[in-house]
Amino acid sequence: MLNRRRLLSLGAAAAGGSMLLPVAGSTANAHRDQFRHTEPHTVADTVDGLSPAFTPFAKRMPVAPVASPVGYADGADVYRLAVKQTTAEILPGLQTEVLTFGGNFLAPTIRARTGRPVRLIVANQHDQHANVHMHGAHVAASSDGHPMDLIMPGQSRTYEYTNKQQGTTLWYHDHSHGTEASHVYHGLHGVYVIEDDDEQYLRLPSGAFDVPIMLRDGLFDANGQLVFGGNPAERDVMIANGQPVPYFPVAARKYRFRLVNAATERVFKLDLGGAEMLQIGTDGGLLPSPVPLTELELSSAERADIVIDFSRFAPGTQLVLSDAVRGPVLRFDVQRAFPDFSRVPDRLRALPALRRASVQRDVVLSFDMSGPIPLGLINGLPYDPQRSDVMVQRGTTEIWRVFNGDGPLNALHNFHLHLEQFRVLGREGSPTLQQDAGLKDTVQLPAGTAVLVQTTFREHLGKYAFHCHFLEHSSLGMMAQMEIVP
Ligand SMILES: [Cu+2]
Repeated sequence: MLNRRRLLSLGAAAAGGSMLLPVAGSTANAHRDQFRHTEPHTVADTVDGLSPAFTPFAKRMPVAPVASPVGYADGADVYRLAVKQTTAEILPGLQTEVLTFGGNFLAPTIRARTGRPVRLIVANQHDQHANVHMHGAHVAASSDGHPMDLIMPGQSRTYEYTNKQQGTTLWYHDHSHGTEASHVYHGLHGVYVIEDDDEQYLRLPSGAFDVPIMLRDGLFDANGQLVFGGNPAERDVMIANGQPVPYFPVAARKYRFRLVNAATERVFKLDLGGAEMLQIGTDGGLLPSPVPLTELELSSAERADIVIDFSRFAPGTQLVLSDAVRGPVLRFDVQRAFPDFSRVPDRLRALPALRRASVQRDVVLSFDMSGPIPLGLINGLPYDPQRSDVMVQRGTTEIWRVFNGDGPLNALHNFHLHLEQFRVLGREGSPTLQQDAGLKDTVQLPAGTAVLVQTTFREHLGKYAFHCHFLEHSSLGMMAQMEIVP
């Protein structure tokens, strides 16, 4: 039973020290027995876990096609996408049932421009309701993809994105109430890039050298079907742009990679075998200056914009992007040298000045484990779309102290605010993370710790969600509603 499995997963987290580490013991063994591929594997160099084994670096990582507008109306570029159920070959020789935006497991990337509106018309051709939330967008409530604002089967919905924000990497995904985790896990995720003129003048790597990489995970049964509802820590197949542990040929020059963590419940802890990655941007856009890193942590829904300079490596070099827990994710194969007129300036873009805050609030994320089903809570209550938990006056600058009340459970959460990017002012109980820098809409929240975030609620009015972006948790109720009033 689904609820029992969820309980097991939470219980395993409580016992295992972290909700996001693989668990040993009966739960894992049950999964192993149930899903283990029965064929013996003779190839030594395979990725062998609970999911059917496969050979890493066997397929080239695709780059998502850039969506083309189907027209221009009322000052907006018009795009059409359909929600469709289909099958995809993710693991070799196996057809996986997936949900897609547009018919392919790797959804098209929409490339928008600051100040140039996009109209997105989404037709739901699936037999269940769905919707679209543009994660990180500054958008009217009517186009935010509210959890109750659903596209019923056979219906269409039009979303208007004004793109009045600086260049950055957003992503679009399902946010339907209670089914968001399952829908996103089965494939309702795509990348949305906003480009701006100022950024163009910086001459960062562009064109074919500006590559979005959507990272996620999956647990597959012996028939290649995605297994949902168990312990997310057991999702052992690392997927980059729709392919399991692929390779990606690169010229010996600089590339910009827009990393998106589209996994519903995972923290990627990435390294490049000690090689340097220059972080140039976070969720909301460019950092003031590039930050050299050898490790990069991204929790679900966070983005990192990085530049890797492959000219430092001889052609033939192979660099593996690895996760600290799950191992290889993606291999870069350095090929011939290539002319490179891009650069990474020391100064990228100053952050907007912090205003004086006039309101402070406390937000507590926790689980209620007392009943038969774990219940996700914010400030003691599970999500109720009919209730506004927080009333915000438009124009106000606020500081929120967001606390993870699951110290005793040792459960990791993260925190996502719709509508506005925020700044991290500090943390209590844990050190500041590199990923706290810059403009953010999602931050990690370790068990028993708090993060202080500040934002200004600008022109938009209406009801928006804020929640844990481990979507299994928001699906269990760890979500609340703010209402912005004049
Ligand atoms: Cu959570």
